[in-house]
Order: sequence, then C-alpha cells, then structure tokens
Amino acid sequence: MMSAMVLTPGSGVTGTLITVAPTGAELAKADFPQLPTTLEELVETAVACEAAGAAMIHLHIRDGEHRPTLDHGHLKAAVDALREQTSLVIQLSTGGSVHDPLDQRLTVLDAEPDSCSLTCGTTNFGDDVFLNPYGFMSDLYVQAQEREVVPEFELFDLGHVASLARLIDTHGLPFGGKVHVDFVTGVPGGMPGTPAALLAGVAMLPAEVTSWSATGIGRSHLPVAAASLAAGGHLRVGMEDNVVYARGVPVEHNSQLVERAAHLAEVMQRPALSTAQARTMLGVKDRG
Ligand code: KMH
Ligand code: ZN
Repeated sequence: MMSAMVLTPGSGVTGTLITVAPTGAELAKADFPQLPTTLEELVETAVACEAAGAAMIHLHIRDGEHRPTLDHGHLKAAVDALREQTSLVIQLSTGGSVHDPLDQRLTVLDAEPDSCSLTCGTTNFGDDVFLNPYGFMSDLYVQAQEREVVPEFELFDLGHVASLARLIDTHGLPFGGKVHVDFVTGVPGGMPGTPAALLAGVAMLPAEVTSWSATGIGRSHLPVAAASLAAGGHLRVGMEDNVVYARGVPVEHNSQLVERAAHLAEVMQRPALSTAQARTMLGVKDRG
C-alpha cells in the first residue's frame, strides 16, 4: 500500500528518526534486571531495536558492577561492538550521571562515536543537579567539531534553546552542517512533559535547526511522542526515559518501546527512517 509522506519541517527528510535510549545512568540493575547493562545485553538490545525500527542509539555504559562509567575501555568496546553488529548511528552520552566530573565527560569523544549528546544548560534533576555550565558546553561543542562528531543538543528547558542559539552564533555549525536537537521533557526540574511545553520549545528553535525529536520521561512518554509526531518531530524512546509500557505493565525489553514508536510513526504516515536515511539527515561522518 502506498503511504503519503509528510515533510518534516526544516529537514527535507520524510519519515521518523527513532532513537533508542536503552539504559541511562539512573536506574539500578538490581531494581530492573531487564535493563541492558552488560556489553552482551547492549548488543542484543541494539540488534533487536534496529530490527524494530530504531536508527540511532543513545548510550550510557555500565561497569562490571552495573554502575555508570565513563571509562574509555568500556566506552570504546561498546562503540566497536555496536558498529560491528549493527548499522545504528552510535551516540554516546556526554551527560553521564549527575556524579560525573565535567573534564571526564569531555573524554567521551575519545571513543569516536558518530554522535554525542550535548545538553544545553544546567538542570535541576530530581534532588540532584545536572551540571552543564556554558564553558563546558562550549568546549564540548568545539571538540566535537574538531573530532568530526555530530552533537545532538539535549534541551531540558526553554532556556536551553537560547543557549543553543548562543553556541551556534559563537562557533558556527556543528560538524556535518546539520543541527539536530532532542527535547527531554518531564524531568523533575526541567520543562514539563506536555504538548504545550514541547510546542513552546519548538517555536523557539533557531533557524539553523534542521531536525528535532522529543522524549517524555515516565508517564509523559506517550503524550509527548504523539505530540512530537503531530508537529513534525522525531522520537526518542527507551528505558532510560520510561520503564512502564502501559498501566501496570513494565517494559520487559527496549524493543517493545521501539516497536510501538515505529507503529505510531507508520500510522502517522511517517514511517521509521532507515539507518542510512538517518545518517544523511544528521550529517554523520562515514566511519566505515
Ligand atoms: N543522566 C543524566 C544526568 C545525556 O545523556 O546527555 C544526563 C543525561 C543526558 O542522560
Ligand atoms: Zn542520556
């Protein structure tokens, strides 16, 4: 059956980029044994999620005790394994956990990912503070340009949109010439996970932005996904953001969330982008 295509504003690309964020840095393996924390589990998850429609993976890495780590060996092993076993765009988190020092967060680029997250401001994060002073953002922006890594700008609040504009004005476009952002909504302390808040952020985006996606934490996961699709945005899903599939039904595997996102995108006549289409849309370097 032929499906009508809807043009995503600014990108010139049809379809929906689905990013999976399978692990995060906050949940404990002891509480969520189904959370992929070992390299083997990550690879299995990535393969299943690519088959279900994901084109990018947002990665936080855990150590042998399932604790968040920025250790280079662990990061590089994950990047290499996923590059070998999948064609997903590999995005490493530079946000890490709220306990990671800023200088160590910059070293994430040494693992040569395709993409890195770059959060555009400090955020209250529950009872913690997720620190992103302007100097850190600026250093990360320039180092990503130099390393030819495509940043994904994580926007937790409307002020972050203004800081993104300042970064672009100061340093020019990121590597690849595209500007892709992701609204992370519903974090306690950040912008609420509501369509109204999301649309306020979208309305503020600087003209240089070529594509945007959104995720909603917890119970805002589905409403924000629906609002994003309706407004021409892309989707991020995964256990980093949401561990409840439906009322009373826990997520058992990240691929369930990707499958549902792909279904929603299909219904909205914007089917999941392939990894090749995602690479073009994001301006990712061909790392062979
Ligand atoms: N874990 C959060 C403190 C990112 O990956 O860049 C930060 C975070 C954002 O998840
Ligand atoms: Zn993250």
